[in-house]
Amino acid sequence: MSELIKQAYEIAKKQYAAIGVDTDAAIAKMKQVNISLHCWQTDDVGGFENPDGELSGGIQATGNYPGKATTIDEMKADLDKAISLIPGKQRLNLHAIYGNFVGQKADRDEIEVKHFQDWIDWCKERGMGMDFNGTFFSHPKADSGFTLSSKDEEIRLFWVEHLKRTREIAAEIGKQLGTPCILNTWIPDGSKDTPVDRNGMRAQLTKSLDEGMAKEFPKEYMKDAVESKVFGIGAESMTVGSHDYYLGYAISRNKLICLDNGHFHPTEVVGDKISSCLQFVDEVLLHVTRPIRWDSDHVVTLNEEVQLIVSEIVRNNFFSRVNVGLDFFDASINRIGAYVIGTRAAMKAFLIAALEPTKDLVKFEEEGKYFERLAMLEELKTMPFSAVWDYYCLQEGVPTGMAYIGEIQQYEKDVLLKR
Ligand code: RNT
Ligand code: ZN
Repeated sequence: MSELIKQAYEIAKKQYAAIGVDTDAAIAKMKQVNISLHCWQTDDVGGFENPDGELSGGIQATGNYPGKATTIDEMKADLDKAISLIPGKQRLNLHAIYGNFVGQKADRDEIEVKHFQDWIDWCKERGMGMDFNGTFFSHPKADSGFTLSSKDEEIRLFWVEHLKRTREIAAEIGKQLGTPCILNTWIPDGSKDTPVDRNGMRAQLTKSLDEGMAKEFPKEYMKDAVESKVFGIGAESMTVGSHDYYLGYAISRNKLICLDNGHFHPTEVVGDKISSCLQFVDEVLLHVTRPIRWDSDHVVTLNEEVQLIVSEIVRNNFFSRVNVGLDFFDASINRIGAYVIGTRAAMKAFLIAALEPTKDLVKFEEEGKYFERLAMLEELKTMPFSAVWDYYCLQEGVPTGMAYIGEIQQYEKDVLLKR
């Protein structure tokens, strides 16, 4: 099999060379890709605080496929399995509900580094970076639908304390691992029905964010990102942290803006927003997902939306300014399978982008040769990409083509079904 892959690669290499593309250079470029794996795909955003806790905050994981991770050890095993099937280097993206709370229970306003030291060590052993997220949902103090934007001072201060603690933890993560930890803050706050005091809610949010983020940390340790949203289940009429709101916040406070492609009106594309935001903010964080009709967080597939997002990074060499995270949680299929499909799809999009003769396309564009530009973009879609992809996977020591399907079936039999 590997002989066949090498032969196919040699032919593909010549075909790409004929249009001025160096396939070896494209593969080398993949070293710059570092996708942050969202731990919450392994357990439907459940967390380890409370096994019977319900997911709230207007997000939903539907399905009841067997084998979900319910302990840190199970989650680590699942992550290791997923990582073994994905080419390239990844980071870990952890939510605050995934601490080690065994024998050291802590509410959200009490979490400390010690609850996450396990994970930091796990990342260190693997030479991985780690990102972090405050969890402002699935908690009685979020039941009103308002957290940082609440007008109830007790509730608001509880969540401000959570934010403060997540920032301390993030800074320590970055310090220990030697790579900045990106702390993403997303809150579910919004209103089911038409609100009246929109301004009041947003003023509360600004006050809370400013209080919670008052302390400065070195950029080598942690960076703050803020994530907007258009609506959530039960918060259909208004989201306090809208895109306008957070873009303004990020620009004025020198923060990262997190763009989740499930968080916009259906015809808006995040791929178009990256170069806009980067005119005014230093860095962007992405939550790559697949929204079907709403923010459904389906498994990422290799579609045009994802391709544009990724092509924008590669075309503009935005590797150091765009941080790539994933955000999907499908509980209806094998969860490790979901992980691997989605992450491999994102990696494929990067390789496809790296195989683009961008300079020629830009030249057509600048000369007004739009037929030529469109024709080339179309023909590129059916170039022998899979030969380069398989060769890349072979080099990375991960399964090529469909071979990972069998590995996941085996893991399901040996591990997941025994849980
Ligand atoms: C919710 C946001 C948020 C969450 C995760 C679990 O709509 O996308 O990023 O999905 O934090
Ligand atoms: Zn998200």
